[in-house]
Formats: sequence, C-alpha cells, structure tokens
Amino acid sequence: MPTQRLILILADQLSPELATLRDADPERDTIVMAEVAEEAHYVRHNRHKIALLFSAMRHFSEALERQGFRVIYRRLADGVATLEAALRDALKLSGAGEVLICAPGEYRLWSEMQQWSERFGVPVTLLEDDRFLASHEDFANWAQGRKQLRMEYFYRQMRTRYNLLMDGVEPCGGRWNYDSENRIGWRAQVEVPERPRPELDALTEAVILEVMDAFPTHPGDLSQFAWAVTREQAQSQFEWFLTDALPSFGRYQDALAEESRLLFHSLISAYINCGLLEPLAVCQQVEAVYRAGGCDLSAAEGFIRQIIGWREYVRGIYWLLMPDYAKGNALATDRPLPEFFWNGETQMRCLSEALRHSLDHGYAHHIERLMVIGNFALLAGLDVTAVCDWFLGVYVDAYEWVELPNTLGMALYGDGGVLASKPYAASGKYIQKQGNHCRQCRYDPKLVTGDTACPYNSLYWHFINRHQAALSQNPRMGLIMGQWRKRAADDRDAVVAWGDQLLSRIESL
Ligand code: FAD
Ligand code: DLZ
Ligand code: SF4
Repeated sequence: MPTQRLILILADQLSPELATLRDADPERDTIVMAEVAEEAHYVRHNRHKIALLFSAMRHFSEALERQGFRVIYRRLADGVATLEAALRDALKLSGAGEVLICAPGEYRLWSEMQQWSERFGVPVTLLEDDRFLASHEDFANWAQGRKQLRMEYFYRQMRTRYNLLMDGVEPCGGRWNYDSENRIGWRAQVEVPERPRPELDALTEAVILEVMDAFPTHPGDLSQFAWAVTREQAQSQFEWFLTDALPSFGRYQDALAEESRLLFHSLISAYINCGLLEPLAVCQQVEAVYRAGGCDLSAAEGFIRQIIGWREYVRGIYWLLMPDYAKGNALATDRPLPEFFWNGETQMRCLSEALRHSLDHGYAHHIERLMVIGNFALLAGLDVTAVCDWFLGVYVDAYEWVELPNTLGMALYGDGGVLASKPYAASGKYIQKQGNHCRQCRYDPKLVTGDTACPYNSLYWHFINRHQAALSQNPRMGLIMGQWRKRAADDRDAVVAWGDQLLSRIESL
C-alpha cells in the first residue's frame, strides 16, 4: 500500500490546479488547512484580509470534501498557534508518513519549512508553485548577465511566450507599450459605474463576527466587507470589470478621484494572489474582449502588462534577491511612521483619503499606493521596514513576494535602483495634475513654503537636496538636480528650512 500523505494548503493557495492537488488521491491523501494566530499576527493584518482568507479557506475546504477528500481543518478558535503545530497534530491524528506542500510565497515561511522534515521525522516535499507564469529558473535565466533588470524587456518576452496581444511575432498595433496613453488626470470626465457587491452567505457572516472578536485592534471596517470568497464570485466580479470598467481602465489608470476610490480598477489582485483567479486566464479574457471590439488596445495592453509584466517581474526579483533584498535601505531612512498612518488623520487631503480607504477597506489603487502614500513616505524619509510592514499588513492582496519589491524597491528606492531606474518622487503638482483632491484640501499645491503650502512641495525639494550625493550619478535625475542647483542659495535655504520645519512637526501636517 502506498504511504499515506498529508497535503498542507495555505490560505493563498486556494486553486484546484495547485501542484499538490493535481494528482492528489482521496484514498491516499488527507488535506490539512489551518487558521493560525501566527500568520494573522506577524504584521498587523487588516481584518478584511483575515476575513477574506478564512472565509475563502472554509469554502475551499468544503469543495474538497465534496470531492471526497478528508480535510483536517483547524479554525482560529481551536487555538492552534502555528502552521507547524497544525501539521504536527495532523501527522499524529492521521498516521501519515509523508507531507506535500506547494512552496509558499514568502521567504519567511519557506525557510521555516526547510527544517520541517527533520523536525517531523517524515519527508516534507515542497513542489514548485507553477500558478505563476515565470518559474524562478526562468527569471534567473532572463536576469543572468543583464546589467539592468528592467521590467519592459521581461514583459516583452512574456508577451511572446504566452502569445498575448501578438500578431504573429509582432505586438498588436505595432507597439509593445501604450503607457503614455494611460496617464490622463481625473476631471470627472465620465461616470464611474457602480460595482456589484458579492452576496455574503452565512459562512462569511460567521467569519466576519469571529474576526471582529479575535482582532479588536487591527484595522478594517468589516461592516463594509464586499470581497468575493469563492471562485464563482471572483469570476463574476471580474466579468463585471470586463464589460463595465475595462473600456475606461487604461485611460484613467493613473487618475486620483475625490468621488471614487475604485475608479475603473479591477480589484482582482487579492483573488489572483490567493488562488481564486488564474493570471493567464484573466489576461486571455481581456484579450478576447479587445479582439471582439469591447475595449481599445491601450486598455487591454495596460491591463495585461500589469499581470504578466509587473506581477511576474516583482516576484522574480523577490526570489532572485531574497533574503538580502529585505535589508535594503539605500537612502538610510529611519523616521518613525506618523500616527496618521494608523488613523488617516492628516490635513493633507490626498493622503488622508488614501490612508483611510486603505485602513477601512484594505484597498487602494496603484497610484494611491505609489504616488500618494509611498511618495509621502519617500519624501519624508520614513523608516523603510516600518513602511513595508505597514503595506504588508494593510492591504487585502499583500504577501511579501509582491509587497516588498513594490514598497521597498518601487516606492522607497530602498534597493538603490534595482527595480526603478529613478525614485518615484513627486511634488504636489503631480497629484494635482492626476486628480481633484487638491480642491478639497487645506493646502495649496502651487505654494512651496508658508503655512498653506502643500507639504509635498517643500518635502520634494528637501528630498532632492538631502540625497544629492546618492542621486547625482543617476542620468534620469540630471535635469531636476540641475534645476535645483541653479536656484539662488537663499531660495534653496528657505525651502530646505521649511521642509525641516514640517518634518519636525510631522504629526501635525
Ligand atoms: P488593477 O489596477 O486593476 O491592475 C490589474 C492587476 O495587475 C492587479 O490586480 C495586479 O494583480 C496586477 N498589478 C498591477 N500593478 C502591479 C504591481 N506593481 N505589482 C504586482 N502586480 C501588479 N499588489 C499586490 O498584489 N499586493 C501588494 O501587496 C501590493 N503592494 C503594493 C505596494 C506598493 C507601495 C505599490 C506601489 C504597489 C503595490 N501593489 C501590490 C501593486 C498594485 O498597486 C496592486 O496590485 C493593485 O493596486 C491592485 O488593485 P487592482 O486589482 O484593482 O489592480
Ligand atoms: C496571510 C495569512 C493569514 C492572515 N492567515 C493565514 C492562516 O491562518 N493560515 C494560512 O495557511 N495562511 C494564512 N495566511 C497566508 C500565509 O501567511 C501565506 O501563505 C504566506 O505568507 C506565504 O505566502
Ligand atoms: Fe495633496 Fe498637496 Fe493637493 Fe493637499 S494640496 S491634496 S496635500 S497634493
């Protein structure tokens, strides 16, 4: 008789096509799933994220049971503290002689699992997570010998390999990238469609109550919970996006709007990241809409680039460079996170809106994350690790493999330019151009110093001034550095002094 096996399925591995489930046999294999305090507490996870994952796990476990599998499922209330403890108990209970796990997405857990064979005294095999479109080996091969690891070239290779938006060997429309058409600022040009909310069943309602009870100090307003928790619900949300939002997605991808936090974004990152949707399938569906005339090429290309380009690329960088990547602090920042990161109470309208929405709903779109919150953290020199932990905790879609390169690398330039060819630093002028928050703000985006001046402005020049040595070698910063140096010395001093003043009373901004 073949050895009985345990298959551990993590909360972000809820796919029937998971490497460990593809050849699983209900006669031989027992599934283990566990809601454990350690995974919920290693950063201060948003209650939306915990509720989404616990509800999706419970639904997934029921689906496996319907297929005939025995599932050992531990709920949070059972008090099993760690995944290791859950597996140890399950080994005792089942008498299984082998453990199979699809490799976890985070280095932290992966390195712990390296000890498990020895600790349990049975073979623990990690299978590659092939739900991604580029394996670690593919990415390492692509990266080998390159001086710079730019996303654009990786993306072109992925387009060709997966035959997405290609006409033969050429990209559709003759260009690879339509980013320049996707930067329109928001002036309420079109109506934002209303989004359908997935229905909450009794299981999800129960999870919400349990999570409110067990995590009283974590962010997240669960009275607003509107996340899909099954594949069917996630697919139906995505289909709404394809018909109602995708046509405007490209144009307003970088927009910031007072009247809508979601605009035309898909909100599918949490679903792809935990396994409820598959990356290639969503890209193929977007291409089908384009081919049928349902959206223009810039919308389809802009969307597909985010998934087969950015998403795969940041994962590649993470696994290529961990564990050292997490230690990056190229700009030597150490300022503590202001309290308003936890309550949204700042007079800077753009920042307050983005923070509040992130805390209450577990979501902000890319430009809010990068150019409002991340940009403020960069300009103010906030401590890299504190900012990364904040981003990892607050968003429903956050796992370190995707959060860390985006935060430490893209937003904070902590990796010294591996991911971004220059820091994503911008003044209030950029935020004003992209949207309409400034009209509701106590500050004025046209002013640089003085009580009503937009803090992003002086902090921008303060940033340029204090990092002259580190950034002057960067050819893409030459123009702005030149502009700064050309300004009269007392003008520069006044801006820097105002920036110093703001930083000294950062909590009051
Ligand atoms: P859409 O705008 O509809 O985009 C479609 C999809 O493209 C997303 O669902 C996502 O899967 C993918 N995508 C887009 N941009 C990126 C990117 N830069 N990296 C990876 N995938 C991308 N994304 C996460 O999934 N988890 C994170 O923890 C995360 N942290 C971030 C932190 C910072 C500082 C920044 C700047 C970005 C971060 N992102 C993260 C990327 C991006 O902001 C989110 O994927 C996106 O906002 C999710 O919303 P959406 O599904 O509506 O995306
Ligand atoms: C994020 C998370 C949370 C909050 N809770 C659990 C849990 O209780 N059980 C579980 O299996 N996984 C959880 N996760 C997801 C893991 O942290 C994730 O699998 C790793 O970070 C690897 O990506
Ligand atoms: Fe943000 Fe400055 Fe505009 Fe206020 S004035 S909304 S702080 S960019």
